[in-house]
Amino acid sequence: MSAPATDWPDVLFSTLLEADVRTVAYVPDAGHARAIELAEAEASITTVPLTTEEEGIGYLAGAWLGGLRGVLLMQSSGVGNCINTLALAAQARFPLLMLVTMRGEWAEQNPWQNPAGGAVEQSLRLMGVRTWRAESADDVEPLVRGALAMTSAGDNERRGPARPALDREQGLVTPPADEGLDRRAVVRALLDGRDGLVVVTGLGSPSYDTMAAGDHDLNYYLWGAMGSAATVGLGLALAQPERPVLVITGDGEQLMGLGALATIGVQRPANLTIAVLDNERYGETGMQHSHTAAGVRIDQVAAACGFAWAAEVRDDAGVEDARRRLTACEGPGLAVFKVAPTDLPRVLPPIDAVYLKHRLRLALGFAPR
Ligand SMILES: Cc1ncc(C[n+]2csc(CCOP(=O)(O)OP(=O)(O)O)c2C)c(N)n1
Repeated sequence: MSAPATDWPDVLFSTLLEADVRTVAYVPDAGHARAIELAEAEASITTVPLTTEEEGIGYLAGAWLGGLRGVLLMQSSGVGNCINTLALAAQARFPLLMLVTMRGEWAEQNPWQNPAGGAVEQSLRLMGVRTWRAESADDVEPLVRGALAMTSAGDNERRGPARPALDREQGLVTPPADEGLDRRAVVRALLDGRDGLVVVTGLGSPSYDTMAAGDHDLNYYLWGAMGSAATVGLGLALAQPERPVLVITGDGEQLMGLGALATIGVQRPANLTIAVLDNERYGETGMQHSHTAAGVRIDQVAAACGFAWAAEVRDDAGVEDARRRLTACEGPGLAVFKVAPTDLPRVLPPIDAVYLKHRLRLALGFAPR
Protein backbone atom coordinates (compact mmCIF):
# COMPACT_ATOMS: atom_id res chain seq x y z
CA MET A 1 0.00 0.00 0.00
CA SER A 2 1.36 3.40 -0.85
CA ALA A 3 2.25 5.85 1.92
CA PRO A 4 0.11 8.98 2.28
CA ALA A 5 1.87 12.11 1.01
CA THR A 6 2.58 13.48 4.49
CA ASP A 7 4.54 10.35 5.45
CA TRP A 8 7.19 10.54 2.77
CA PRO A 9 9.91 11.94 5.07
CA ASP A 10 9.31 9.01 7.46
CA VAL A 11 9.61 6.60 4.55
CA LEU A 12 12.76 8.38 3.40
CA PHE A 13 14.31 8.18 6.84
CA SER A 14 13.55 4.50 7.41
CA THR A 15 15.01 3.74 3.97
CA LEU A 16 18.23 5.49 4.99
CA LEU A 17 18.39 3.58 8.28
CA GLU A 18 17.86 0.23 6.57
CA ALA A 19 20.69 1.04 4.15
CA ASP A 20 23.06 1.57 7.09
CA VAL A 21 23.33 5.33 6.72
CA ARG A 22 24.91 6.50 9.97
CA THR A 23 25.44 10.22 9.50
CA VAL A 24 23.16 12.94 8.17
CA ALA A 25 24.55 16.38 7.29
CA TYR A 26 22.15 19.22 6.53
CA VAL A 27 21.38 22.87 6.25
CA PRO A 28 17.89 23.30 7.71
CA ASP A 29 15.11 23.28 5.16
CA ALA A 30 11.33 23.20 5.66
CA GLY A 31 10.93 20.34 3.18
CA HIS A 32 13.38 18.19 5.13
CA ALA A 33 12.26 19.36 8.60
CA ARG A 34 10.63 16.03 9.50
CA ALA A 35 13.59 13.92 8.26
CA ILE A 36 15.98 16.16 10.20
CA GLU A 37 13.85 15.76 13.34
CA LEU A 38 13.88 11.96 12.94
CA ALA A 39 17.65 11.94 12.39
CA GLU A 40 18.25 14.08 15.48
CA ALA A 41 16.15 11.66 17.56
CA GLU A 42 17.91 8.50 16.31
CA ALA A 43 20.80 7.43 18.53
CA SER A 44 22.63 5.48 15.81
CA ILE A 45 22.83 8.57 13.55
CA THR A 46 25.43 11.34 13.87
CA THR A 47 23.72 14.53 12.72
CA VAL A 48 25.90 17.39 11.51
CA PRO A 49 24.21 20.76 10.98
CA LEU A 50 26.20 22.83 8.48
CA THR A 51 26.52 26.56 7.96
CA THR A 52 26.53 26.12 4.17
CA GLU A 53 25.80 23.14 1.97
CA GLU A 54 29.26 22.70 0.45
CA GLU A 55 30.60 21.77 3.87
CA GLY A 56 28.56 18.59 3.51
CA ILE A 57 30.54 17.46 0.44
CA GLY A 58 33.85 17.62 2.32
CA TYR A 59 32.34 16.20 5.49
CA LEU A 60 30.80 13.17 3.77
CA ALA A 61 34.04 12.52 1.85
CA GLY A 62 35.96 12.43 5.14
CA ALA A 63 33.28 10.38 6.91
CA TRP A 64 33.29 7.82 4.12
CA LEU A 65 37.11 7.65 4.09
CA GLY A 66 36.80 6.84 7.78
CA GLY A 67 34.14 4.17 7.25
CA LEU A 68 30.91 6.06 7.96
CA ARG A 69 28.16 6.23 5.38
CA GLY A 70 26.04 9.37 5.13
CA VAL A 71 23.71 11.60 3.13
CA LEU A 72 23.41 15.35 2.62
CA LEU A 73 20.00 17.03 2.93
CA MET A 74 19.42 20.43 1.37
CA GLN A 75 16.97 22.56 -0.54
CA SER A 76 17.40 23.48 -4.18
CA SER A 77 19.07 26.85 -3.59
CA GLY A 78 21.82 25.02 -1.64
CA VAL A 79 22.90 23.20 -4.79
CA GLY A 80 24.36 26.45 -6.10
CA ASN A 81 26.57 26.68 -3.02
CA CYS A 82 28.06 23.24 -3.73
CA ILE A 83 29.30 23.64 -7.28
CA ASN A 84 33.05 24.15 -6.81
CA THR A 85 33.28 21.65 -3.96
CA LEU A 86 31.67 18.97 -6.12
CA ALA A 87 35.11 18.73 -7.78
CA LEU A 88 36.07 16.63 -4.74
CA ALA A 89 33.33 14.10 -5.45
CA ALA A 90 34.02 14.15 -9.19
CA GLN A 91 37.77 13.63 -8.85
CA ALA A 92 37.83 11.07 -6.06
CA ARG A 93 34.48 9.44 -6.95
CA PHE A 94 33.25 9.25 -3.37
CA PRO A 95 29.84 7.73 -2.82
CA LEU A 96 27.84 10.94 -2.38
CA LEU A 97 24.06 11.07 -2.05
CA MET A 98 22.38 14.49 -1.90
CA LEU A 99 18.64 14.61 -1.24
CA VAL A 100 17.31 17.93 -2.52
CA THR A 101 13.84 19.31 -1.81
CA MET A 102 12.76 21.49 -4.71
CA ARG A 103 11.69 25.11 -4.57
CA GLY A 104 11.17 27.42 -7.50
CA GLU A 105 8.94 25.00 -9.36
CA TRP A 106 5.17 24.47 -9.07
CA ALA A 107 3.28 27.33 -7.34
CA GLU A 108 6.39 28.92 -5.80
CA GLN A 109 5.51 31.95 -3.66
CA ASN A 110 9.01 33.43 -3.45
CA PRO A 111 10.42 34.34 -6.87
CA TRP A 112 13.98 34.46 -5.44
CA GLN A 113 13.81 30.66 -5.33
CA ASN A 114 13.19 30.38 -9.07
CA PRO A 115 16.66 30.91 -10.62
CA ALA A 116 18.46 28.35 -8.46
CA GLY A 117 15.48 25.98 -8.51
CA GLY A 118 15.47 25.99 -12.31
CA ALA A 119 19.21 25.36 -12.51
CA VAL A 120 19.46 22.43 -10.09
CA GLU A 121 19.44 19.44 -12.40
CA GLN A 122 21.47 20.95 -15.22
CA SER A 123 24.15 22.36 -12.94
CA LEU A 124 24.49 19.07 -11.05
CA ARG A 125 24.79 17.16 -14.30
CA LEU A 126 27.42 19.58 -15.56
CA MET A 127 29.42 18.72 -12.43
CA GLY A 128 29.12 15.02 -13.18
CA VAL A 129 26.30 14.21 -10.72
CA ARG A 130 23.44 11.92 -11.78
CA THR A 131 19.97 13.19 -10.89
CA TRP A 132 16.59 11.54 -10.38
CA ARG A 133 13.22 13.04 -9.44
CA ALA A 134 10.54 11.87 -7.04
CA GLU A 135 7.29 13.35 -8.37
CA SER A 136 5.01 11.73 -5.78
CA ALA A 137 5.29 10.23 -2.30
CA ASP A 138 5.18 6.77 -3.83
CA ASP A 139 8.41 7.47 -5.69
CA VAL A 140 10.44 8.24 -2.56
CA GLU A 141 11.21 4.76 -1.24
CA PRO A 142 12.26 3.13 -4.54
CA LEU A 143 14.15 6.24 -5.59
CA VAL A 144 16.16 6.56 -2.37
CA ARG A 145 16.80 2.83 -2.22
CA GLY A 146 17.97 2.80 -5.84
CA ALA A 147 20.14 5.89 -5.42
CA LEU A 148 21.75 4.40 -2.30
CA ALA A 149 22.46 1.16 -4.16
CA MET A 150 24.10 3.05 -7.02
CA THR A 151 26.18 5.30 -4.80
CA SER A 152 27.33 2.43 -2.60
CA ALA A 153 28.57 0.45 -5.61
CA GLY A 154 31.57 2.79 -5.53
CA ASP A 155 34.52 2.04 -7.72
CA ASN A 156 37.12 -0.60 -7.24
CA GLU A 157 39.52 0.60 -9.86
CA ARG A 158 43.03 0.54 -8.42
CA ARG A 159 45.60 2.93 -9.72
CA GLY A 160 49.21 3.75 -9.14
CA PRO A 161 50.14 7.26 -8.07
CA ALA A 162 49.81 9.72 -10.97
CA ARG A 163 52.78 12.00 -11.34
CA PRO A 164 51.61 15.60 -11.17
CA ALA A 165 53.26 18.32 -13.24
CA LEU A 166 53.88 21.90 -12.27
CA ASP A 167 51.35 24.07 -14.07
CA ARG A 168 53.48 27.22 -13.96
CA GLU A 169 56.94 28.48 -13.25
CA GLN A 170 58.15 28.35 -9.69
CA GLY A 171 58.14 31.71 -7.95
CA LEU A 172 55.76 34.30 -9.36
CA VAL A 173 57.20 36.96 -7.07
CA THR A 174 60.17 37.35 -4.78
CA PRO A 175 58.79 37.19 -1.26
CA PRO A 176 59.92 39.78 1.26
CA ALA A 177 62.36 38.50 3.87
CA ASP A 178 59.99 38.97 6.82
CA GLU A 179 60.37 37.31 10.17
CA GLY A 180 58.36 34.18 10.79
CA LEU A 181 58.48 30.46 11.46
CA ASP A 182 59.90 28.09 8.84
CA ARG A 183 56.74 26.41 7.49
CA ARG A 184 58.48 23.17 6.54
CA ALA A 185 60.08 22.90 9.99
CA VAL A 186 56.64 23.44 11.60
CA VAL A 187 55.09 20.64 9.53
CA ARG A 188 58.04 18.30 10.18
CA ALA A 189 57.73 18.93 13.92
CA LEU A 190 53.95 18.33 13.92
CA LEU A 191 54.40 15.03 12.06
CA ASP A 192 57.44 13.87 14.00
CA GLY A 193 56.91 10.38 15.43
CA ARG A 194 53.35 10.26 14.09
CA ASP A 195 51.49 7.18 15.22
CA GLY A 196 48.16 6.42 13.56
CA LEU A 197 47.74 10.11 12.73
CA VAL A 198 45.53 10.84 9.70
CA VAL A 199 46.47 14.03 7.81
CA VAL A 200 44.33 16.08 5.41
CA THR A 201 46.00 18.94 3.55
CA GLY A 202 44.57 22.06 1.93
CA LEU A 203 45.48 22.81 -1.68
CA GLY A 204 48.81 24.39 -2.60
CA SER A 205 51.75 25.05 -0.31
CA PRO A 206 50.49 23.13 2.77
CA SER A 207 50.28 20.00 0.59
CA TYR A 208 53.84 20.57 -0.66
CA ASP A 209 55.08 21.10 2.93
CA THR A 210 53.43 17.86 4.05
CA MET A 211 54.81 15.93 1.09
CA ALA A 212 58.27 17.41 1.79
CA ALA A 213 58.08 15.86 5.28
CA GLY A 214 57.57 12.44 3.65
CA ASP A 215 54.62 10.85 1.90
CA HIS A 216 52.42 8.56 4.01
CA ASP A 217 49.49 6.21 3.35
CA LEU A 218 47.46 8.13 5.94
CA ASN A 219 47.88 11.47 4.10
CA TYR A 220 45.00 12.80 2.02
CA TYR A 221 46.01 15.77 -0.15
CA LEU A 222 43.42 18.10 -1.65
CA TRP A 223 44.30 19.73 -4.96
CA GLY A 224 41.09 21.78 -5.19
CA ALA A 225 37.74 22.16 -3.41
CA MET A 226 39.24 25.22 -1.69
CA GLY A 227 37.78 25.69 1.79
CA SER A 228 37.05 21.97 2.34
CA ALA A 229 40.11 20.68 4.18
CA ALA A 230 38.56 21.26 7.61
CA THR A 231 35.31 19.52 6.71
CA VAL A 232 37.11 16.47 5.29
CA GLY A 233 39.02 16.38 8.58
CA LEU A 234 35.76 16.62 10.52
CA GLY A 235 34.30 13.65 8.65
CA LEU A 236 37.40 11.55 9.34
CA ALA A 237 37.49 12.61 12.99
CA LEU A 238 33.87 11.64 13.62
CA ALA A 239 34.24 8.36 11.72
CA GLN A 240 37.53 7.45 13.45
CA PRO A 241 37.13 8.79 17.00
CA GLU A 242 40.09 6.80 18.35
CA ARG A 243 42.60 8.33 15.93
CA PRO A 244 44.06 11.82 15.93
CA VAL A 245 43.24 13.72 12.72
CA LEU A 246 45.31 16.73 11.64
CA VAL A 247 44.29 19.22 8.98
CA ILE A 248 47.23 21.21 7.59
CA THR A 249 46.08 24.16 5.55
CA GLY A 250 46.76 27.77 4.56
CA ASP A 251 45.22 30.99 5.81
CA GLY A 252 43.57 31.57 2.43
CA GLU A 253 42.09 28.08 2.33
CA GLN A 254 40.72 28.31 5.87
CA LEU A 255 39.31 31.80 5.28
CA MET A 256 37.20 30.31 2.47
CA GLY A 257 35.77 27.79 4.94
CA LEU A 258 35.25 29.89 8.07
CA GLY A 259 31.75 28.48 8.51
CA ALA A 260 33.31 25.03 8.90
CA LEU A 261 34.81 26.22 12.18
CA ALA A 262 31.30 26.84 13.51
CA THR A 263 30.21 23.41 12.29
CA ILE A 264 33.21 21.80 14.03
CA GLY A 265 32.54 23.86 17.17
CA VAL A 266 29.12 22.24 17.40
CA GLN A 267 30.47 18.68 16.97
CA ARG A 268 33.54 19.21 19.18
CA PRO A 269 35.61 16.16 18.12
CA ALA A 270 38.50 15.88 20.62
CA ASN A 271 40.66 14.11 18.01
CA LEU A 272 40.60 16.93 15.42
CA THR A 273 43.31 19.58 15.15
CA ILE A 274 43.64 22.26 12.46
CA ALA A 275 47.07 23.71 11.73
CA VAL A 276 46.84 26.92 9.71
CA LEU A 277 50.18 27.86 8.13
CA ASP A 278 49.59 31.60 8.06
CA ASN A 279 51.96 33.48 5.74
CA GLU A 280 49.39 36.30 5.47
CA ARG A 281 49.47 35.64 1.73
CA TYR A 282 47.79 33.68 -1.04
CA GLY A 283 51.09 32.03 -1.87
CA GLU A 284 49.99 29.76 -4.69
CA THR A 285 48.52 32.60 -6.75
CA GLY A 286 51.30 35.16 -6.45
CA MET A 287 51.64 36.18 -2.81
CA GLN A 288 48.70 38.58 -2.65
CA HIS A 289 47.90 39.66 0.92
CA SER A 290 45.17 37.67 2.67
CA HIS A 291 42.77 38.98 5.30
CA THR A 292 45.09 37.84 8.10
CA ALA A 293 47.61 40.46 6.93
CA ALA A 294 44.97 43.03 7.88
CA GLY A 295 44.64 41.54 11.36
CA VAL A 296 41.86 38.95 10.96
CA ARG A 297 42.43 36.31 13.68
CA ILE A 298 41.41 32.78 12.62
CA ASP A 299 42.36 31.42 16.07
CA GLN A 300 39.96 33.86 17.71
CA VAL A 301 37.20 32.78 15.33
CA ALA A 302 37.87 29.15 16.36
CA ALA A 303 37.81 30.12 20.05
CA ALA A 304 34.52 31.95 19.55
CA CYS A 305 33.16 28.84 17.80
CA GLY A 306 33.80 26.75 20.93
CA PHE A 307 37.06 24.97 20.06
CA ALA A 308 38.64 23.40 23.17
CA TRP A 309 41.85 25.25 22.41
CA ALA A 310 43.03 27.82 19.87
CA ALA A 311 46.37 29.57 19.67
CA GLU A 312 48.50 31.89 17.60
CA VAL A 313 51.98 30.39 17.48
CA ARG A 314 55.16 32.37 16.84
CA ASP A 315 57.87 30.17 18.40
CA ASP A 316 59.13 26.60 18.72
CA ALA A 317 57.62 26.19 22.20
CA GLY A 318 54.19 26.91 20.69
CA VAL A 319 54.80 24.35 17.94
CA GLU A 320 55.73 21.72 20.51
CA ASP A 321 52.66 22.55 22.61
CA ALA A 322 50.39 22.14 19.57
CA ARG A 323 52.02 18.79 18.74
CA ARG A 324 51.45 17.56 22.28
CA ARG A 325 47.80 18.65 22.30
CA LEU A 326 47.04 17.05 18.95
CA THR A 327 48.66 13.77 20.02
CA ALA A 328 46.76 13.83 23.34
CA CYS A 329 43.47 14.55 21.50
CA GLU A 330 42.69 17.64 23.55
CA GLY A 331 40.68 19.18 20.71
CA PRO A 332 39.02 20.32 18.76
CA GLY A 333 42.02 22.58 18.47
CA LEU A 334 43.28 25.14 16.00
CA ALA A 335 46.75 26.65 15.84
CA VAL A 336 47.64 29.53 13.56
CA PHE A 337 51.38 29.28 12.87
CA LYS A 338 52.75 32.65 11.79
CA VAL A 339 55.17 31.50 9.07
CA ALA A 340 57.54 33.50 6.85
CA PRO A 341 56.12 34.30 3.39
CA THR A 342 58.70 32.22 1.57
CA ASP A 343 58.26 30.65 -1.86
CA LEU A 344 59.88 27.25 -1.42
CA PRO A 345 60.53 24.65 -4.14
CA ARG A 346 57.36 22.67 -4.70
CA VAL A 347 57.36 19.05 -3.61
CA LEU A 348 54.29 17.71 -5.37
CA PRO A 349 52.19 14.96 -3.77
CA PRO A 350 50.20 12.43 -5.83
CA ILE A 351 47.37 14.18 -7.66
CA ASP A 352 45.08 11.24 -8.40
CA ALA A 353 42.27 11.52 -5.85
CA VAL A 354 41.01 7.99 -6.55
CA TYR A 355 44.46 6.54 -5.84
CA LEU A 356 44.71 8.58 -2.63
CA LYS A 357 41.23 7.50 -1.59
CA HIS A 358 41.97 3.79 -2.00
CA ARG A 359 45.34 4.15 -0.30
CA LEU A 360 43.88 5.80 2.80
CA ARG A 361 40.91 3.44 3.03
CA LEU A 362 43.22 0.42 2.81
CA ALA A 363 45.50 1.88 5.48
CA LEU A 364 42.45 2.26 7.74
CA GLY A 365 41.52 -1.37 7.11
CA PHE A 366 38.60 -0.87 4.75
CA ALA A 367 37.84 -2.36 1.37
CA PRO A 368 39.07 0.14 -1.23
CA ARG A 369 35.83 1.08 -3.09
C1 LIG B 1 37.32 28.53 -5.25
C2 LIG B 1 38.75 28.91 -5.58
N1 LIG B 1 39.09 30.21 -5.64
C3 LIG B 1 40.37 30.56 -5.90
C4 LIG B 1 41.32 29.59 -6.13
C5 LIG B 1 42.76 29.98 -6.47
N2 LIG B 1 43.68 29.62 -5.40
C6 LIG B 1 44.41 28.50 -5.44
S1 LIG B 1 45.46 28.35 -4.16
C7 LIG B 1 44.96 29.84 -3.54
C8 LIG B 1 45.62 30.47 -2.36
C9 LIG B 1 45.87 29.56 -1.23
O1 LIG B 1 46.40 30.36 -0.21
P1 LIG B 1 46.72 29.80 1.21
O2 LIG B 1 45.69 28.79 1.61
O3 LIG B 1 46.92 30.94 2.13
O4 LIG B 1 48.05 28.98 0.98
P2 LIG B 1 49.57 29.48 0.84
O5 LIG B 1 50.00 29.01 -0.53
O6 LIG B 1 49.64 30.96 0.98
O7 LIG B 1 50.28 28.77 1.93
C10 LIG B 1 43.97 30.41 -4.33
C11 LIG B 1 43.31 31.73 -4.06
C12 LIG B 1 40.91 28.25 -6.08
N3 LIG B 1 41.75 27.22 -6.29
N4 LIG B 1 39.62 27.94 -5.80
